[in-house]
Amino acid sequence: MKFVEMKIYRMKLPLAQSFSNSQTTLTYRRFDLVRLTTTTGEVGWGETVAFETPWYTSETVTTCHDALVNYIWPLIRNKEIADPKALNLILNKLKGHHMARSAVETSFWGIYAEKNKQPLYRLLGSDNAAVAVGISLGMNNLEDLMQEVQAAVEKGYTRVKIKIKPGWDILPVQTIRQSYPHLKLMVDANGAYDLADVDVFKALDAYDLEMIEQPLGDDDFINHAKLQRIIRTKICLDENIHSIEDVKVAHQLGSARAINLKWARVGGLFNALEIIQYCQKHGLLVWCGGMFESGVGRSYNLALASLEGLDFPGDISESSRYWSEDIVEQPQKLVEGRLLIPKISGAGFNISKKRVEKYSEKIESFI
Ligand code: OSB
Ligand code: MG
Repeated sequence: MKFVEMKIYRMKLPLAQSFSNSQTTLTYRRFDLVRLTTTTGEVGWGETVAFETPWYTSETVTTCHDALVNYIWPLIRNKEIADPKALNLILNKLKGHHMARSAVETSFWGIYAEKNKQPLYRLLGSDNAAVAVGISLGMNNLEDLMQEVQAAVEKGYTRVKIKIKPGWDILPVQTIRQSYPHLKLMVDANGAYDLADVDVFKALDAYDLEMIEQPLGDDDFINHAKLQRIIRTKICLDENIHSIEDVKVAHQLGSARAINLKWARVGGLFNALEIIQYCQKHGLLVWCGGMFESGVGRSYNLALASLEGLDFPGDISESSRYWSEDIVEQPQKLVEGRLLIPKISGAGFNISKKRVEKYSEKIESFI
């Protein structure tokens, strides 16, 4: 197939509730929604998941836009592209810009699934249309946090992750554990600590956590390996992992025993599938993370999370946890702790044109 048009909608979606972690506080989500059209009229949708400032990765909303318009569109425009592998080879000409390229890559998968008259999750190799999911809770005072945990458990989320930072770590974990001794519980520091904080991790080791996500710096494999040798709890890497090469380094050095996989951080679903294979072969736990995506991005998360071997409940909560109005027609709802993937061919969602228009700040077209 050949792409004839790329439309970019600059979106600003208000969050239903604000979210804080060790690095930032989010009250809305600004991102680019990408709409690709082929010569034969098929349409695919993707989104760039980078944030406005580089607190999570070096990519931002504006670097994604720049890469899409100036590097990626010229690479793919009017070019015959047979399948996701062929697209990946083209996009590999670009260094970095993983979040920008994966907006295009996921759109392509949606069109490709539609062409093959299959739901995307089936095309990726899954038969599993119901996915058990977890929730990631931001920072809050203890009382509100405990209420959020209770609400999450009552709703049926099968795993809870809380954000931690120095001064907000042992107490919330201890408090949650007292009331929920068997809950699948984990923490995510978004890199807020260094190895000098080892005593915090030794203390956290006593609470039977599923894992500790990204305790140390985002490019630090060596100290994560040192820490993993000291504590029993699995270390999970998030910010460190941009490619399968990073996964190999983490595995060979012993920096992690689990990987938070986000297709956008690794340059798309094609690369994500390779990483899953590697993790399964080498006994690394791999699970699907989230980026506060709209219903568009989270449909791709769900398709990925439905794959065999990704059964650890990921950060894919129901739509209403993020948005009071999502931009897809049938926002995902939790049913007994699981999200159901629509058995329709293509990417698994229908765009709400009305709400895209309502929340878009600017629309551009490239031909
Ligand atoms: O560190 O996993 C993270 C959200 C935005 C950026 C980074 C992270 C997160 C989350 C929440 O933890 C994931 C979600 O619910 O989409
Ligand atoms: Mg994380």
